[in-house]
Amino acid sequence: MSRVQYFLTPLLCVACGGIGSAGELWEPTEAEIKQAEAGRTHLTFREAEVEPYELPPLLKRADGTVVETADEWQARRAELLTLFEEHVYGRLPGPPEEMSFELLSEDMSAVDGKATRRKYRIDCQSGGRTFDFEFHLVIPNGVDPKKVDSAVPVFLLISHRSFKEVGRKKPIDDVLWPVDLLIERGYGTAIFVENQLSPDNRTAFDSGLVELHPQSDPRPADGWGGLAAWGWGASRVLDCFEEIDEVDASKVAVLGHSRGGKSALWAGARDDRFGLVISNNSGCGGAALSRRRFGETIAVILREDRFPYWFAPKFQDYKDREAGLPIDQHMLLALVAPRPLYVASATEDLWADPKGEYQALAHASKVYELHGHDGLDPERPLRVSDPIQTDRLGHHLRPGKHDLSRKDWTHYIDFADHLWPKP
Ligand code: GTR
Repeated sequence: MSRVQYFLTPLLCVACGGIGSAGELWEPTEAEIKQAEAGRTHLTFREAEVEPYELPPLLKRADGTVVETADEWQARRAELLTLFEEHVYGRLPGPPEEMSFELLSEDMSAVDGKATRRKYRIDCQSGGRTFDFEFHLVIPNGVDPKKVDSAVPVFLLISHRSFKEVGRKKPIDDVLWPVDLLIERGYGTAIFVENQLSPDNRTAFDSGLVELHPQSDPRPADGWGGLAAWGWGASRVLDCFEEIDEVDASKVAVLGHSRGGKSALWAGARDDRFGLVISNNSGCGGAALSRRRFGETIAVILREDRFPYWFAPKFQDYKDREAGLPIDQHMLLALVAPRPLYVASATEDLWADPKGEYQALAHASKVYELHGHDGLDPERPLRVSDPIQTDRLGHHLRPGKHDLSRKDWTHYIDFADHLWPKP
């Protein structure tokens, strides 16, 4: 019997302007399509306009042999990691030669006295060069690291908002990083700001990781871009978690929204210590299949005035040439297997291609099946507010806009509860 579970909850259907039932089939409305198309009529936001394409075969190795077992997958995984390094995200340096971290401040009365918030600085040293960045960690009060099994799982957010901005209430009374919710549900949570690893602007590569590992200017074809550098930071925070008694470093979820989601996926693909990888509305260069050319395309994301610095220069070769890419994003997701993986989309976020995000996940699930876990059907039509949880895979399509909302977090926490039941 399949272990796939579908959760049905009543919802206020914002898109249809009234109360709808959760689980209804998703079809973008004409108004949503028109809104996405505004000023971008050269791009595709209609399913009927997606041209036929063929995905590169996930399980076929470079020598033509087909992977049939979980053991054989390891060699294919190594091949795919190299392809993503060379063609998409760039090659990263390993961990620093020396690293230490220091507690800078501690507030034991965070979240109305329910949690302790700490600020740390990570100091890295390699080849006589130094570099540091900060992270914040919030842990429920009362965690006794001396007690067996009491260390908490942690959600690590790669943020493209500053530490101050991220906790600020938005007009819809929501926050990007709902610390109170995470603490109430028994989780720790941490955050670092990607700008400190590599500035998120077009004049990038003048501070951050580049201080430790200088890159030539212009970068080599496989020089790392911002997404990879931010993910490198996530791995360093995880190094610290291994030393912090209150954190269960075997249960760390790395996640990010949008560009942070792209970065979280690449970090989680490379570093198999992450116990759960979550992509929130990551779209092009993240969870969405490039070959669908739906919404944002490679050519658009790499435009001079957009985000070429997020990727390796080699990725430029595939502008309007997706068929030439030796990989597609289902292969990125498969690199996480057999570890738990969650991909989430929003109904009005056509720019990020919700269907392409789901289909990439479903295609990647072949590798989960190879490991004896449940898979997903790429042809399954998407339903609104109908989260899927298999034993290792999660997915939901939230009504509303491109955002990381409290509702998204609630689904992630539910999934983590099911992966890591409390003692
Ligand atoms: C958009 C970009 C997306 C997404 C987003 C974000 O402008 O086109 O790929 O990453 O920014 O990160 O906010």
